Amino acid sequence: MDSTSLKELIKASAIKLGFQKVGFASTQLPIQIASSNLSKWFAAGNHATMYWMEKRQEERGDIQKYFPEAKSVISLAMNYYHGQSSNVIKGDYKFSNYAWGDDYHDIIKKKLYLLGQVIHDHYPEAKIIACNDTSPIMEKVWAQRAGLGWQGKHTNLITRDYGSWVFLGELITDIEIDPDLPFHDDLCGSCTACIDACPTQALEPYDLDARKCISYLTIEHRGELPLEHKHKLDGWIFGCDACQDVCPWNKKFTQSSIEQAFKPRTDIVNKSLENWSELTEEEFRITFKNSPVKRTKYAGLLRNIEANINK
Ligand code: B12
Ligand code: SF4
Ligand code: SF4
Repeated sequence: MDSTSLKELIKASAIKLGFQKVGFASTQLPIQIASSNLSKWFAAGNHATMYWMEKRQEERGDIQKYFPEAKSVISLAMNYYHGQSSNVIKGDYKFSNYAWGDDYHDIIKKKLYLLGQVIHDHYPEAKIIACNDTSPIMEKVWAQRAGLGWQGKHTNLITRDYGSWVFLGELITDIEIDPDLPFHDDLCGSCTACIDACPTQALEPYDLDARKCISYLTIEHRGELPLEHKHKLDGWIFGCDACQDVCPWNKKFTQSSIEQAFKPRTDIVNKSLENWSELTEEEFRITFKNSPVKRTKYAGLLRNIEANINK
């Protein structure tokens, strides 16, 4: 099978598997500006305590260091928006859209392996790596390179047709596939809605300071919350969507996800204020089985709830 037919087959198979967007980028052109921005980001301490990121900084900034044989990146996006606003929880708490249902890592990884199998059926010798979130690559940068969208001022990748409510995933391969055109436009224009809406001023245009970001504080941060931020969670108990909720591209172009696994769990939606405050470890285990919320652990979620009560 030639490279053009392979590209068509990958696109068709990806859509069949439930991805909404597919694009191709060549690894032969280095991601120099992004890599230099990444170094500046670390130097400024913007990664907070995410030392796991810093440890693999070289690979993040240079895909050949992660996978020396890499020739092409197949970038994929999956819509996860199910139309439930963060305010739907009865107890004044807010919960980010990405965490209403099953853990996206499990769903997307499985689909990436299936897509990799389609390639292997025709190129049995091909080397392929599946990436989703945890791999040391800059996923948003590769998605922009592959033509999927642009990085908005809130730093997330925005697509024209689904806004920024998309998860990203990639297959990196040693097969040379014709690249698509990068997404060159920045469609943010003079808008600053995300920056104005951020409750903790964590954003400057295209730059996020994780030390102030509620998403970092409620998910990634371990132990006590820093005193200066403890009382600024603004109702969020897991993640934060404030900057994405106000984005005009998300207001105009949301579509409901076809992935049933991302549907809000009724057990989360129906919890009242009392239910959340009295959440036991056993309830946490049942409610958040196979959910991304496991990452913050029971103690972390309780810490977030308490910080919101004792404002
Ligand atoms: C670390 C991380 C976080 C950290 C830091 C976020 C961040 N913006 O870096 C924290 C914990 C805060 C976080 C939060 C969230 N995350 Co996160 N996170 C990641 C991760 C693992 C790495 C991102 C990274 O490399 N950061 C380093 C910095 C330097 O990168 P950057 O912000 O993209 O930096 C660019 C800008 O600074 C830019 N720049 C700097 N100056 C200038 C100037 C100009 C003019 C321009 C144009 C650009 C520019 O250059 C850099 C490179 O392009 C990725 C997965 C991955 N492997 O890529 C997921 C990922 C980015 N996260 C994701 C999600 C869903 C979220 C949340 C929405 C979850 C939530 N609801 O709580 C929030 C969003 C918060 C936000 N506003 O960004 C998705 C985003 C999908 C998308 N559509 O973009 C990803 C891609 C995971 C996935 N596979 O789907 N996340
Ligand atoms: S996720 Fe929340 S705290 Fe973080 S930058 Fe966006 S609005 Fe600010
Ligand atoms: S809110 Fe405005 S500035 Fe922010 S990402 Fe969306 S369009 Fe860009």
